[in-house]
Amino acid sequence: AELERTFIAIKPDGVQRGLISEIISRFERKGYKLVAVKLVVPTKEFAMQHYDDLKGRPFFNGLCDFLSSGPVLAMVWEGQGVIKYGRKLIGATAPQNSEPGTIRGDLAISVGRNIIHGSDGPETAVAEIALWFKPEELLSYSKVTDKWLYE
Ligand code: YYY
Ligand code: MG
Repeated sequence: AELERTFIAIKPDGVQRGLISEIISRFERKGYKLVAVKLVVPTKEFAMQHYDDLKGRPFFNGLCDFLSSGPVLAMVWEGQGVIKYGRKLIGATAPQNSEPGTIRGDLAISVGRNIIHGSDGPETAVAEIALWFKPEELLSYSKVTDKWLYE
């Protein structure tokens, strides 16, 4: 269970607003392990692939333009329950509904500029990690803190 992995991305607004370290530190302090990271400018076509399940929605085109508008910090985080709890750390899709204490609740205002993406389940996590990263970019390593995080 400790090997569960999820795809997390800081969108162009989060990068431009200088929120990389703030967001990474929330996942890091929780105890999750960073196993892959890179800064990339996705093409529009790549963004459309990433958000494929949303094609047909009225905001799809603008969303894909936005995701491909600048650097995105793509990451894979590992830990027990990280897929579901990562979504909790992120908060509700619309920041107006995100609880204070969550990333979107504390740091964003509008739904189209909600600064972060996180996989919404085990199947999408696998698919998104495979879309954004080559297998050799994913690291497996132990940390001395592992034994203080898991019994
Ligand atoms: O997974 P999550 O990011 O919380 O929401 P999704 O329903 O997957 O939508 C992806 C993305 O689309 C969302 O983060 C912002 C944008 N969006 C929007 O601009 N307007 C909406 N009404 C719904 C979603
Ligand atoms: Mg989603």
